[in-house]
Amino acid sequence: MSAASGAYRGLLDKYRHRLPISESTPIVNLYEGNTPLLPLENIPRESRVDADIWVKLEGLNPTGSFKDRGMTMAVSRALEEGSRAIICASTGNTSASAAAYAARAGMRAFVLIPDGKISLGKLAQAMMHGATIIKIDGNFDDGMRLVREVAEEAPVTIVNSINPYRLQGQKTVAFEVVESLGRAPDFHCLPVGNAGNISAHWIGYSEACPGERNCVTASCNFCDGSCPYASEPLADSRPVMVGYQATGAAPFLRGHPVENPETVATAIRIGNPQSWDLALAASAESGGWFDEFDDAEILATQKLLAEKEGIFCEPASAVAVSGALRDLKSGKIPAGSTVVCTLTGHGLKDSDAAIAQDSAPMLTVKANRDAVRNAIAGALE
Ligand code: AN7
Repeated sequence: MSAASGAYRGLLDKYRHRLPISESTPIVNLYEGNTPLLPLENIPRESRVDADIWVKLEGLNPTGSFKDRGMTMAVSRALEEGSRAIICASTGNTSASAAAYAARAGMRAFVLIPDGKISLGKLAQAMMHGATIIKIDGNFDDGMRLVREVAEEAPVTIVNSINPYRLQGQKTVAFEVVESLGRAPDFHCLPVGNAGNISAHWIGYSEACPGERNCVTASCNFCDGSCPYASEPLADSRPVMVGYQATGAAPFLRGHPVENPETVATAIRIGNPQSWDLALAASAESGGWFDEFDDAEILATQKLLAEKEGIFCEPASAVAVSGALRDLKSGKIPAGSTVVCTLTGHGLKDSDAAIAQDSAPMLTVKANRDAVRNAIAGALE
């Protein structure tokens, strides 16, 4: 099968020379990546915030979240290494992505999920793609521990972000942001759960800006100092990385793992982040910080984006915009800054959370013309 040359064929194809793949790596992809970077128009004006706020719509990846960037990389390498099965613990999106890429590769997928604590959309994805779903009466952190233990003896490849190929795939989001803006943003805001994504963003920005990059020592598992970006810089600076958590699941704010994480944003209901050190390094090296938002604030921002901008992201993603707005208002992020927020997952993933907000005026009327006309007239009053 062939396509026009120059057609987009996924991020392993586009960034081949910046990723740990070779000519013989079998590429498992769904043409992920290449997501829109969109400016917010109404929210900054109405909330009197003076900044260019851009949102990276990672929910427009093939399975509806940023996880696909890492999964194409991890599953391709697993296949190359002869693995027949992959396994992950997940709050939902990793399992949906793992299931899809395993299907594409003709591999088995095993996913451990916290019973009753992942959204139905994500569960539906794992089921449809034919993963073996193992529900546990514990949380993500319990699942992660079990996956580590089981993978020691079972013939399965872990595709959680402790698999370093995951972060390599995910770093490409930073390349795309820099290409879209023509420079690195001043600040990059994103939700933090297991902390792989903030770490991956920082690897990507560091490689895009070889002038001040320190990925050799700090984060890059593959870079031997001959990174192709050294001769091919995309940017001459790196952003300040700002990570936001849900108050009930905010280990980076507490300074230690949290025993029983709880939040409506189930994607980031994680108490013991696996990429703790990498995320702390990204924050420190970039001069960034962490902050937290309670569930009500997270949901309010999710609604604000949907109502004011036409952008429907899942609750976990909205926390990035909560943070950008609060920090701009307080001056922590200076006026006039260029800010990028990663919207990590699509709102349709968790329609229950959206419907539970129940703020849309829903009218039930008789199926006749007068009734409908009166309903419209009443709403316009
Ligand atoms: C929408 O699916 O951990 O800090 O198991 O689904 O890299 O973990 C999901 C995480 C943010 C946090 N936004 O990213 C999983 C899982 C969404 C997410 C995060 C997740 P990391």
